[in-house]
Amino acid sequence: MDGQDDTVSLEALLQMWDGEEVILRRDQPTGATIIIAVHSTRLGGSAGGGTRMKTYPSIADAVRDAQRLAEGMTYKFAAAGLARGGGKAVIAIPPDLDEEARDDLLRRYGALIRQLGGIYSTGPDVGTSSRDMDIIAETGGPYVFGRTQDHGGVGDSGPATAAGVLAGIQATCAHLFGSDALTGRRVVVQGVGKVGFPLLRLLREESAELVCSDVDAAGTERARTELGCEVVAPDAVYDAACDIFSPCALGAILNDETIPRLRCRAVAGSANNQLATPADAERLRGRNILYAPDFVVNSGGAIYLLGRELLGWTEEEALERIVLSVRTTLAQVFALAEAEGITTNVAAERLARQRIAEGATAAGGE
Ligand code: PPY
Repeated sequence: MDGQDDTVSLEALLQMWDGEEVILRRDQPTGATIIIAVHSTRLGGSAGGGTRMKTYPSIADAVRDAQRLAEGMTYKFAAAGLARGGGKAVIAIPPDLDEEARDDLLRRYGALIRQLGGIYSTGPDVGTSSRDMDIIAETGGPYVFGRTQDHGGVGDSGPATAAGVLAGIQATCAHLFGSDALTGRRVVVQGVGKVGFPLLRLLREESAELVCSDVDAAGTERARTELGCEVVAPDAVYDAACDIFSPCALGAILNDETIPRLRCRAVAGSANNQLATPADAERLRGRNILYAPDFVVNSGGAIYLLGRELLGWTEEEALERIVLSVRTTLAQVFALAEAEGITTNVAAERLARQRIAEGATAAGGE
């Protein structure tokens, strides 16, 4: 769950949301529920965002997650200067889904995406891979980003996201310490998955001191043996003294329980929706911890997929643009937050909304 309030009904969630639409389909053969949330298409194009696949306590929780993630995508594209709307899909699956049933479900999901005719384009997220995108594209093409290279896509966007997170950590250090050098800086990475592992590798090249944690011991073991990374237990990650805490797993990990425990100078990581509530941005500020907003820090994956698969950028060009975009946007966010006395999260959202307004005007909107 991503910090949603369990007491909110499905009806209330649909009523309260400021997004454009929520599409819900029950997949009878598996008992899964597909939810596609389209937050905004004001910047034009098909609303983009990955597909999250996991088990949820309730359908309301799944809808809430899709809505929050879709909103994050709107801000992410706007902050990165990409003319794309924000969307996200959640497939709430039963815990015992077997592989064959899962593949069939993905094909039916692809057919739904195609039926929507471009309202929404998908890609990988937590619980889905490039291989899954190949399967979805059998029925859902051309609205699928991030297929494997064998199937005409650019494959895993994790390393590109990690390159953006590294740039985000460097920009954060530049703001805090007056230098972006990471030599000897202690960085705690929560989650050693699609982004966390390549990030640790990049941090090591910059001579940072590495600490990691994951609920999956195989990932941390690999980080320990291959990269010499110190490993801490999943719950101890919030108590580890460091310069930068980098959440690269699930959302809502910055909350009233964890923030008082943090012993870092800044938070900069790839997980979507890191703040459980907007008040948690204030909580971080109260503790003098600089928060690098998630949708800026993790925009590398989206920039990479769109740049490479839609805009024809080369690998080098995409990586250069990711680094430049994350660094300049974060510097603007930090400057705006200081000038206005607001949290960095509010500053980043303000910047994104401003870009949406300008973009909509440029595109002939209001
Ligand atoms: C994300 O950055 O969280 C994404 O979902 C990436 C993405 C971007 C565009 C289409 C599909 C997925």
